[in-house]
Amino acid sequence: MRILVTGGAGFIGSNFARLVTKERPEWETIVLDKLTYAGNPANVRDLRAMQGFSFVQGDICDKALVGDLIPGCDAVVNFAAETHVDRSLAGADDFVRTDILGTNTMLEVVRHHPRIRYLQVSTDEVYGSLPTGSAVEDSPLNPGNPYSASKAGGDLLALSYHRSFGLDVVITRSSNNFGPYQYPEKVMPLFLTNVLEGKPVPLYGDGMNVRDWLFVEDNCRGVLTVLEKGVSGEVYNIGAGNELPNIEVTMMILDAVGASSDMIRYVEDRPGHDRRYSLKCDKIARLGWAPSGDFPGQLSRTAAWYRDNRAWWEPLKSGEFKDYYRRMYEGRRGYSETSPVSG
Ligand code: NAD
Ligand code: TDX
Repeated sequence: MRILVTGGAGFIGSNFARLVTKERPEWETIVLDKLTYAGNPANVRDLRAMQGFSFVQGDICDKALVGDLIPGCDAVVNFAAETHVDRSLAGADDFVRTDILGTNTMLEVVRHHPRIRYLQVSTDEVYGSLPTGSAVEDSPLNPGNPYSASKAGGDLLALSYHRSFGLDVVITRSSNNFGPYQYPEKVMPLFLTNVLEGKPVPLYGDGMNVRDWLFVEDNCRGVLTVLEKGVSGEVYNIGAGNELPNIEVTMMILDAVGASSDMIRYVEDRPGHDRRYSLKCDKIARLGWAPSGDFPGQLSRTAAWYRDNRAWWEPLKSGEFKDYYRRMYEGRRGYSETSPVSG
């Protein structure tokens, strides 16, 4: 079995590549990654010495390269994407390019090798904000920001290649992942590392937006389950049922690193901020997958990882990140480095 893991130098892709080399040691794993700002060779450094693992730097939009790599594979798992909602609000060109055109480039190559299984990694955000209830796999898509709209475009293309050309396509839609190796722009590593640097944490709006928190290793086991057992043409939600308002998660994060609520700054909200995501996950449960549970324990292990791995994240928060942080936060209503501001 040879698999191509695109985006495998990012957060979830590198955790997935690590899981596969451990649990399926007989497989050959090729990581293809462009190494954008979010891709980091350090995320897979430990894997490079493993037999059967290889790394290729390149773009999923590069049809010639993808056309060289895919034909010898049995499966493709497409994690590669632009992934940060706030960046998509600042400009969506890269999102449309990678998440839609890149997906299409891969599908066009797979189309000529129809025995290959293609797994498209997607997100609960494609269902949009749900005031009540939980999304099932055939709920309407109602993306609310350019990131989720681009991801929905990728999903629909993948499903259309299944229906039009019989490609062996499966899709996973997971909720918010957290754990080791997450780029520190996302809320959990941003807040943890800010506090470790003595900086405040910028909480958007009233802090009552709800996300369902899924430990990255659970998601990776879910992706592997769908890759091996999923029915062709089907979509599988992956969530852990840890639905919490952001303020509660923030308090847990602060607690995990021994800080108090004085570190919270309520800042101007994200435009179009989806209020609540929620997934029903009975379908993947029927394939034998279940989340491992213990959200507080997973969060405190995650906090310990960031506390113990400053050498991993400190370089990521220097250079370009400082400009990003300044642009994104420092002019925002309610933001202050020094004194607490309420409300
Ligand atoms: P990430 O931003 O940490 O990593 C993305 C990786 O893709 C990076 O290594 C980057 O270099 C690579 N990449 C970007 N554009 C590329 C291109 N054109 N060609 C090749 N490589 C490219 O993202 P992540 O959080 O690990 O997310 C992985 C996947 O999971 C994405 O498809 C995302 O939409 C999906 N997802 C993420 C979450 C989450 O909570 N993080 C939740 C649900 C779904
Ligand atoms: O500084 C912040 N302050 C804040 O209050 C940031 C960065 C976020 N937030 C809020 C916004 C969200 O309600 O925290 C919540 C989580 O935000 P993000 O970490 O940016 O994730 P989200 O927008 O929910 O999207 C994530 O989950 C679905 C991933 O980034 C996507 O890639 C994934 O598809």
